[in-house]
Amino acid sequence: MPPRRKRQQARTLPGMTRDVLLTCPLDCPDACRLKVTLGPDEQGHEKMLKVTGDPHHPVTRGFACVKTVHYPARANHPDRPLYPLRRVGAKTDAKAQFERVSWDEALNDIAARLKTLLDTRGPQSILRYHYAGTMGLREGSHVHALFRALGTPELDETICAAAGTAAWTLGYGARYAVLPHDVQHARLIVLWGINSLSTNSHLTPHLTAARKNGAKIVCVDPYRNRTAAFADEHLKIRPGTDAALALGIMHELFAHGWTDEQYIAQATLGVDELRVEAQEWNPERTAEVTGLSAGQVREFARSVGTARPTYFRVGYGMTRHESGGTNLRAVTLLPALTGDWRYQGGGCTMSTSGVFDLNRTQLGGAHLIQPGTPHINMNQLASALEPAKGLGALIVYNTNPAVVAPDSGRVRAGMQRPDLLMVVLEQAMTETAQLADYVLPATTFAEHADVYTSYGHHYLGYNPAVLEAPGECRPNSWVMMELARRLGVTEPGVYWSMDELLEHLLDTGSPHLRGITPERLKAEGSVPLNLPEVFLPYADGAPTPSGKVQLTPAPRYAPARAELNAQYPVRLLTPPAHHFLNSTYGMLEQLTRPEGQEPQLLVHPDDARRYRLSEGAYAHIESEVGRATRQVRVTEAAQPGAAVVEGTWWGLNAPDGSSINVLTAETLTDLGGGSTFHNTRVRLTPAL
Ligand SMILES: Nc1nc2c(c(=O)[nH]1)N[C@H]1C(S)=C(S)[C@@H](COP(=O)(O)OP(=O)(O)OC[C@H]3O[C@@H](n4cnc5c(=O)[nH]c(N)nc54)[C@H](O)[C@@H]3O)O[C@H]1N2
Ligand SMILES: Nc1nc2c(c(=O)[nH]1)N[C@H]1C(S)=C(S)[C@@H](COP(=O)(O)OP(=O)(O)OC[C@H]3O[C@@H](n4cnc5c(=O)[nH]c(N)nc54)[C@H](O)[C@@H]3O)O[C@H]1N2
Ligand code: SF4
Ligand SMILES: [Mo]
Repeated sequence: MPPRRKRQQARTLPGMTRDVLLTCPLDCPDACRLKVTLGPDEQGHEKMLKVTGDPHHPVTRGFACVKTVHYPARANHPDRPLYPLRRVGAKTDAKAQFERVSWDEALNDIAARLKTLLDTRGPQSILRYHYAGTMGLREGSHVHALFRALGTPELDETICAAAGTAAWTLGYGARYAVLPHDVQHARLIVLWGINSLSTNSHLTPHLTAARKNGAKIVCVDPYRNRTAAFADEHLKIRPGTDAALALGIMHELFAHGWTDEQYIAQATLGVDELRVEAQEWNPERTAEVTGLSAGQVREFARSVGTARPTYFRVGYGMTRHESGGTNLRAVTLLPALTGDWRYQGGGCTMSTSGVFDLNRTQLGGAHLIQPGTPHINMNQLASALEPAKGLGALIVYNTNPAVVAPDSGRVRAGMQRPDLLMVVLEQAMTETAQLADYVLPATTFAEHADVYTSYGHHYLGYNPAVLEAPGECRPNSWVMMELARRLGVTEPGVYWSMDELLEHLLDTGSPHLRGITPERLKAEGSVPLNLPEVFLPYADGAPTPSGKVQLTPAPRYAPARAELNAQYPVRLLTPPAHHFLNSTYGMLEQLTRPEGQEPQLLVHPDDARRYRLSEGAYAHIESEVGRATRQVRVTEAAQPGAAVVEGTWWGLNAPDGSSINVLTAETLTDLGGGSTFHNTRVRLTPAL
């Protein structure tokens, strides 16, 4: 057994503060460079005091979002777990009780129980479950290596971007994009299925700059969110009908000769098939399906057809439907018909992830995955936890599935199984941690070193550990190595230091990474990848098997399952809240207050009349899998037949104590096995 490091808390002189620059670790495209002020508490221990943005960073531009300025309150929260905790009493106890144990006690017992499972029931009885609570490649990705060395099931990380990634890859190969600083050159900007003012707030200055240059901004979204209010025009589309609208625009592009025939001939494959598919989508039919007027469809198509360059910023919102992959794919093919990819500021952004072509061959032990290893789709955790499936242990890190995963009522019931060993590595006493057998206290981004990519820009980030971990908090990577030693794992990659991982990641012949050495990255902290001054990634084609943008198979509009219509006539959308970052800030009063103190159900006045709901009263919401109760807001922001609850709130703020995901089903998308959070079919009744 390795000797346990005795940690000395750093002491600083009273009144002394210092500023450090760190990349924000959260699951957000902006990956901001933050200016973090550190200083002493009453006992002289150094802690995080204040967070703002690095004024010198070209993307961050001196501002952090309304959420992350409150990160210090989260890091210093009185309920933050600081020592390993072991459950006392049953998992079904209304109030979870824990006792403090030593790291050795916790790790020895967990390792022994995992060993028994491995010996008696095999690696398939242990599931790792994680997502992007930290985007760090070490604490978020490389830590999977332990499980791959043990041969446990693969977790398919499908909860967020899977449908979008599959759709983009079909058409364009690698995920390249228009970079934020080029957006100012666009003449028409379409924000489609993205609430960018809330979820990609560092794009806003570029939108404003484009508008000053004369650009028009159109938002395509089923409800009037902040971005719709900011846009010059809001097209309030019926949920799940984006493929129909995209095909309707294509119809007009072909009919009026607004296509770029030269680009289509040179850089695309399959236009004839697409032309045939678009033929039947005249403005009248498009209007009927999408809920827009034929005039709106014509006018929008004319703008897209005649404004060069046109820039589309698509979000994952439109993918969270049964046909979500196809819907996004249809939209993202528009700039290939207009040839916008040839112009600076023209084209589309879904994600910039593809420009970070690091060496990932051994990241997270990817090379250890054996053929035939079973896969579990993370959206189907509720089913995976059914007793008959035989899971004996669940190890959770960087995610809060009791709140964020589909069918969360059934997820919680599975977690409460007395025979399941559940270990949760956490920075907060989340509702998932409350159900654990062991809670292992985790460090925050200021307390561990890590390396960060981004999905909204092209800066690679590195953070050193700048704060001593409080109490006995430890990085995920430390915990995994300690378990690996106890389980006799000999695979060297599992024990890589930060420096060894960094060497591996940067050991690539990619021109994007030329000149970026570990030393330089560590010295500069945030380094732009080597991309051409004007980045036009699809100007001549795409890195697909054909070398062209693939328009084939032509996307087809498919309505959502009709058999649910009669019983569940309303669609429920549950998009991100402005003051939240998924459930990461759900315990902070400072951020739940501006969201209205408790989650609200936005319903259109027509629906309020139809279902006898009134402002401020409560409604029961029932779906095919569960039931929740929420306070009603009657508002024209919603549309008839589509209600909205913003934010994945912790159950503790809801009148019924439940997460909104008690309503969402495990239904997967057509491409990529993604989640369908904005396609929950519900009926509404007054709670009397
Ligand atoms: N403030 C804040 N920022 C965040 C997050 C957060 O929770 N809060 N979460 C982060 C994460 S993990 C992610 S993945 C991103 C997500 O950020 P977004 O991509 O902006 O969020 P989505 O859930 O994808 O929803 C975006 C919009 O899509 C709309 N939408 C739903 N269905 C449809 C449809 O069928 N068609 C169209 N056109 N629109 C539709 C919703 O109404 C919503 O306004 O944001 C990140 N940033
Ligand atoms: N209804 C509905 N549900 C949704 C969505 C929706 O729009 N509607 N959005 C979905 C989407 S897009 C996403 S991405 C998921 C996000 O869901 P999650 O991936 O669960 O993200 P968070 O809720 O932010 O929780 C992340 C957790 O990781 C922990 N964490 C952060 N850093 C570390 C670390 O270094 N170590 C350890 N051990 N823990 C850490 C945080 O304390 C936090 O509790 O939710 C999905 N769920
Ligand atoms: S959550 Fe997003 S916008 Fe906010 S500081 Fe982090 S990266 Fe920036
Ligand atoms: Mo996400």
